[in-house]
Amino acid sequence: MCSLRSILLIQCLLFSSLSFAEVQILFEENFDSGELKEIPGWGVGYQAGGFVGVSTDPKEVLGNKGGSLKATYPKANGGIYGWASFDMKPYNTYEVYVEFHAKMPKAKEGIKFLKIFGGANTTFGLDYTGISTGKGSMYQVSFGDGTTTQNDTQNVINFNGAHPQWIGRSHGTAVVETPEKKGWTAADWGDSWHHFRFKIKFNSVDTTGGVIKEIHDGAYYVEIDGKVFVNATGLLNRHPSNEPIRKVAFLDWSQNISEPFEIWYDNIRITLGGFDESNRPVTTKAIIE
Ligand SMILES: [Ca+2]
Repeated sequence: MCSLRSILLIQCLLFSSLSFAEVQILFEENFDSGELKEIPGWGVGYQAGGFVGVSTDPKEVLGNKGGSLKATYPKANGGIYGWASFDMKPYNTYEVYVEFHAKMPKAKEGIKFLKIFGGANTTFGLDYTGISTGKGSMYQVSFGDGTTTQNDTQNVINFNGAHPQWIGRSHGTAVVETPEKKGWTAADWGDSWHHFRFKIKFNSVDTTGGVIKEIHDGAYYVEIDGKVFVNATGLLNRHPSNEPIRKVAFLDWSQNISEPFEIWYDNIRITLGGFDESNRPVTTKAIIE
């Protein structure tokens, strides 16, 4: 017997599994082993007075159990004091989704935080100048519009919607939404954990017939604690000659560090095809094709 209700349920399950099947998890880590595990493609290190390790202090870690990635940076002028990155070269992709929890519980300072490296780079940095709403705030997506082969931080999307022309060549055709109309402020950190989700898509290039045609389909999405700060589509954000994404980098460069600070990450998940919406707990794995 197959009641209408069960048929609908089966259809629903099939639809759900098809939806989730389109999402490919490349890497995820919950740090609950309590140590820095060797995971293919994943690399962690520190230098020059910085430190990166796994804490299991239940008072400090996400959910008060297991472990979380903890980095400390010294008072310093500038440099790379810690890094944690995932190698994207095997996937030959111009698009990636990155999701994690993070906290900066004590001093608020600037750091790259999340940077996508490739032929073109994109940075979701925490401000080291304090010019916006204090050091440690995130108020821009930084990239390059592909005018030249070097694309790093020449162009920006401001979270408060100001200066929309600063996105560069696709101004006037791209659709840039900044619903919060403000940045993530230094004070927003407090001393607790926050949930971050980022989509990065570098624009496509059609080379049919040997003719280079730039497709206006670059995109960025920034969501913090369920609030959408940026949803931009139709962007130009790379040069046609730029290579695919090379790595997803956490921590990385900091400068003008007036006080030693801590930055923590947990439940990192890197996917293709979308965010994992299955509510499945984050485990430890990497898929190398
Ligand atoms: Ca954990």
